[in-house]
Amino acid sequence: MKAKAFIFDLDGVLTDTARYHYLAWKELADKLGYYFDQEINERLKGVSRIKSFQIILEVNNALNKYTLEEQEKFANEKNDIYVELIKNVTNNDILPGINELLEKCKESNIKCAVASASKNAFSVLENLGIKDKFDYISDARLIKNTKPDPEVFIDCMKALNLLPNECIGFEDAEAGIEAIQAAKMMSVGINVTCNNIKPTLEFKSTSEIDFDKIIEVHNSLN
Ligand code: B16
Ligand code: MG
Repeated sequence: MKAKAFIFDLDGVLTDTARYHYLAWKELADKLGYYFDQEINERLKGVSRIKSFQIILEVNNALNKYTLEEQEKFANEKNDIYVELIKNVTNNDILPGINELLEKCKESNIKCAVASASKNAFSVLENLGIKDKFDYISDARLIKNTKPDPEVFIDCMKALNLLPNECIGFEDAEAGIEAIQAAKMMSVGINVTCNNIKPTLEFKSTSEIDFDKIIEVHNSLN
């Protein structure tokens, strides 16, 4: 089966907003008197907003301190800080090689979609100036089950009217690779650390993404 779509994760694949997530969580954690560092932030990559806050609480042995409603209130506070910070995102924040890759997809008639857990994906893509380059952007607010559940990748596939073996997913987080594989698509890992599974193909960074190699591997699978 021919490859017909590339489905991209946002944070860590198209841009690196992890530092803004870090700064926003750090401000909230400091206010609440909880420990939070870059290492804990790594564990929040690809994880939903509320689950991220629960990880911070868990590390601080405070998971049972708040009701879900209170947790949501604090997670929203973090989001207000994050929304302010991402106003600084510009096209300079597009990761190296991504513009060229999107161009190559267009030339080769490969559709492009975004499968992000972020409810801020639309504004980040708008600020990056690449929103119009995608045929479909999944709306995280409508996705019930977050990664490693395949729902967001399946949503993109259905919107593009394609089959799993016509789609290739790109991810920087293990939960995302799991989600792509659960959707029965070929997975491409970008600087991903996986403990339990292995992506079909891996690149150390976005600048090393090799379009021809991806197509070659995809052809050999089908
Ligand atoms: P928001 P991705 C994920 O985006 C981030 O990696 C993760 O750190 C964040 O908590 C999550 O989005 C939710 O983001 O709070 O903006 O809804 O990697 O799936 O593009
Ligand atoms: Mg990611």
